[in-house]
Amino acid sequence: MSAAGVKIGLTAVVVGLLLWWQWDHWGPLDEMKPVKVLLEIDQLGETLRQYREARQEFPPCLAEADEQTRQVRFLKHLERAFPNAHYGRTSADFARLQTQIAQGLGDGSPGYNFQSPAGGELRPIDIGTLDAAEALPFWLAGFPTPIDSTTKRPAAQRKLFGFHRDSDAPLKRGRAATDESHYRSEPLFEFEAERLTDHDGDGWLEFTWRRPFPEERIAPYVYFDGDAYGATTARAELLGTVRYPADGPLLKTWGCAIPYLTKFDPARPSEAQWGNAASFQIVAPGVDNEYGPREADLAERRLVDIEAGRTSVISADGTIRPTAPLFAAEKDNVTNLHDATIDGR
Ligand SMILES: [Ca+2]
Ligand SMILES: [Ca+2]
Repeated sequence: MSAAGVKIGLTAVVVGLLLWWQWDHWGPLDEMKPVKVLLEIDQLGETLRQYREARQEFPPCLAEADEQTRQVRFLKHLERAFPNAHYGRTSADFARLQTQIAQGLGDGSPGYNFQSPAGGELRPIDIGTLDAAEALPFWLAGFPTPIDSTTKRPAAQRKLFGFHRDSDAPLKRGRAATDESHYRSEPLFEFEAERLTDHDGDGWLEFTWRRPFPEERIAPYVYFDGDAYGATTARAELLGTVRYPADGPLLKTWGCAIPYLTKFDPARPSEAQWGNAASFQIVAPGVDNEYGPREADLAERRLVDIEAGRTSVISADGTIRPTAPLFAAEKDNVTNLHDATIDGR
């Protein structure tokens, strides 16, 4: 090997060791944290691109404000992802599937359930509450592992249970068996178990950007697909409605995650340009663990042009007004649009 070759080899080893050390040793408040988050967003993004290769479509994020739009996009994507399965395309079909997932298929197989965080009782899971944070673990690694109603133990060791290997019925749970996991698909991404949480208590798991301390509410990665935010450009009344969390106490805790624009003129909203218009955005909250301003509520919608570093706000009456630069909570957010945080650090 030449001297240059040795030098390159040694550099690679040193960089590799540094990355490994940083990955394992960063404290929760470490300044360098965005780099780790960026690496992970990159890996999630690569997995989503492989997912699209195999299924010809990125999965829907289920962040649309309109329920029927969410349901129909969910069903249409199932057709793409599982061509042998036939779940229909209408809201009525969705309602039927919702019941089957919660109660079983009527052939003796149980439905999917989860243990409620408070009381510990078993509850049926509701496919209608899947959101833009839960969509990521769901599409890449399947249902949360159900609890056996007799033994009160999880049906498998892993937290995410995959999909059924029966390509005609991938959403079914199948008959309870000693080892149900034998019939389940493998995850496309290895979600670290300690970072899979259920902050909104609906049974679907969110994937947090770092490991939480006990009782700590760490915000999850949020996934927005380009079709969801792109569709809002044509209708001004929908701009800014694709967001997470939709409402409730988590909105007060973390503020609101939104997909970002790369060009936005408040005077010409229909010419808005989105970052990654043809693919997706993954948003992490940054070290402050907040996505956006905490006072954000449903009365006002927010749009951020990250190239111009400008926030615009849409009032309830539809008036769009540009506001001062980025909100503080926005600046340290990390996405797959930049090699750094939103404000470039
Ligand atoms: Ca949840
Ligand atoms: Ca933040």
